[in-house]
Amino acid sequence: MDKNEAINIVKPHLTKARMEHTLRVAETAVKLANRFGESAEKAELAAIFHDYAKYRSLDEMARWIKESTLPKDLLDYHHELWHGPVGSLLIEREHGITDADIKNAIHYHTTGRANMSKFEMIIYLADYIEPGRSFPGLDEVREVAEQDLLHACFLVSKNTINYLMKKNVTIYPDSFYAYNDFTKKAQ
Ligand code: DGI
Ligand code: FE
Ligand code: FE
Ligand code: FE
Repeated sequence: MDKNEAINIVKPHLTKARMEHTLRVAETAVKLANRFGESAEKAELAAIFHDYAKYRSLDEMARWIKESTLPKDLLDYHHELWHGPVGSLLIEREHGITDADIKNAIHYHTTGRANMSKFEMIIYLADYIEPGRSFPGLDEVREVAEQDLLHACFLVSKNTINYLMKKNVTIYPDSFYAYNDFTKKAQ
């Protein structure tokens, strides 16, 4: 599938602002893929589809989780965590995308997980550092991302968990597994 076909598929499912975010994630993912030796073409496609399911209704997303092999414990956590896993399912069912790297990168783009592939890390990081974002500590992450994919992902995971803990919200286990794994490998 080429870039424009992917954009045309995704566009009707997203708001204007979310589509602009998506295109910035795609540009960022291409740069990171070239920098760290992954397929830029595939990274671009994964990025274009990464928030594909973001605006599905909660009922629909819950139904897909119940009726597929997706982990059922997602239903016990915030619905913001559902769009990645559900998106990875729907790009295959609705558009025939079966590439495991693309599906995994989309599935885990919000929480991360232990033992992420370089390709998964690129999408996880691109979503966080795309030029439209402004989080505390983002300048440091952008700088580290010039050189060190693992250390940049460690910072993303640490910042995200800190942010969630300050908000007193529950944290999905994969977010902690990602943090622990990055911490062991990045020091
Ligand atoms: O879809 P985006 O807004 O581009 O970004 P995203 O999919 O990375 O994150 C969506 C939201 O999910 C963001 O506000 C951070 C939040 N999040 C990430 N990990 C967890 C989480 N929320 C909870 N409750 N628990 C988590 O483990
Ligand atoms: Fe997302
Ligand atoms: Fe993210
Ligand atoms: Fe996103």
